[in-house]
Amino acid sequence: MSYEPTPEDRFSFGLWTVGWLGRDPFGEATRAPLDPVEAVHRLAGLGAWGITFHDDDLVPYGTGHAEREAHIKRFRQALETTGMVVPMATTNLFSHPVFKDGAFTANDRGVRRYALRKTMRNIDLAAELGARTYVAWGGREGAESGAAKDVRAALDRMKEAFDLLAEYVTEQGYDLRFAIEPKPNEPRGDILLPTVGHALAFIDRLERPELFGVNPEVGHEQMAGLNYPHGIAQAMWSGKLIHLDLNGQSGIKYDQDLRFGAGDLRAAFWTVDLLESGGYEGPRHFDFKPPRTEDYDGVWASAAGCMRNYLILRERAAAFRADPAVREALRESRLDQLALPTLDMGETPAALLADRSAFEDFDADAAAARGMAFERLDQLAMDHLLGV
Ligand SMILES: [Mn+2]
Repeated sequence: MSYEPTPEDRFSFGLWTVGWLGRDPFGEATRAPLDPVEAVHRLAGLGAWGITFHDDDLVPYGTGHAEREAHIKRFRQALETTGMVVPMATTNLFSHPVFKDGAFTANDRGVRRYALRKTMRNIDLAAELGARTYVAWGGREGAESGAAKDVRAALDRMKEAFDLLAEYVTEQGYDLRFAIEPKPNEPRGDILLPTVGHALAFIDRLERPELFGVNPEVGHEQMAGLNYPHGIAQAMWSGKLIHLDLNGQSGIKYDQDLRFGAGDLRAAFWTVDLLESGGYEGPRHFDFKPPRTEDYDGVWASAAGCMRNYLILRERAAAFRADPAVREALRESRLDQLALPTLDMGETPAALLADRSAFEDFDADAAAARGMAFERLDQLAMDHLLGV
């Protein structure tokens, strides 16, 4: 097995990932800036399929119109030369100091209107470059103190923003859906829509919920102590997993953005198992940061590692599912029963009340005494994950 990625694997990377210069709250950049055109060529050479960007990754903030067009033209030429696609784009609503109190939910109304215009401008570019997904990560939509943010009013403003943007893409005829990216904290003390569940509930309150899904990031859910595969499984169940950010995280701490497969390897295994067996057809998008210890050789090794780890885990998960011993263990753990409806076809509350076998004659002690055989099943998964 070579684990060489090809465009058919639909691996994509953010420009800001390999382009991260290593600046953190305690230290300056450790790498020189990377030309987006070089990023496209290098990633294509590694076997990636797509590239994604924030508006300001592609065109530096504040660039004039003519120069902006020149940046876009060079980028478009790199895409044509390499065959790379742009499946997703997003807006930087967090770097400029104007967004220090948020964008769509900033207390300052002028900042909110500016944020909408900045987003609409990049939506036009995203549509022009063929993107089908527009990610919205509200990194600064939050607070550090209680009275500073009226959360119910802020959610009204958030809904207003997304309703306006949905109206805009509908009017323009763009084939674009929005993917809301949850995160519990960092850079704000507490961020609005902190988890996949919060985002799914919020989407239900929008005027055009059909234009919205979620973009769950591995590390963001794990920062909240949550189970990432469970989160994306619920998003899939809701028909809302339209994009995702794969990376690595070691437990509840700062947002590490390790390469995919680093950090919680078992969660990575179950993530790939779910995506591959659950019919997910979107991009396999990596949102990681090559550690600031690395030079550019290390950056490309880190990017290649994301794809290699995904392909290794894909092979291991497929072997797990195909193993006759696993199939038997799944039956012993009664996964086949979980797939059966609890009620008979058309069974009413009265019919359930009339079924003595469900209650009066049910032997709860006998059912309680039966082991679930989950440990044997999990060890089989471990053996496959470790390649034993
Ligand atoms: Mn992250």
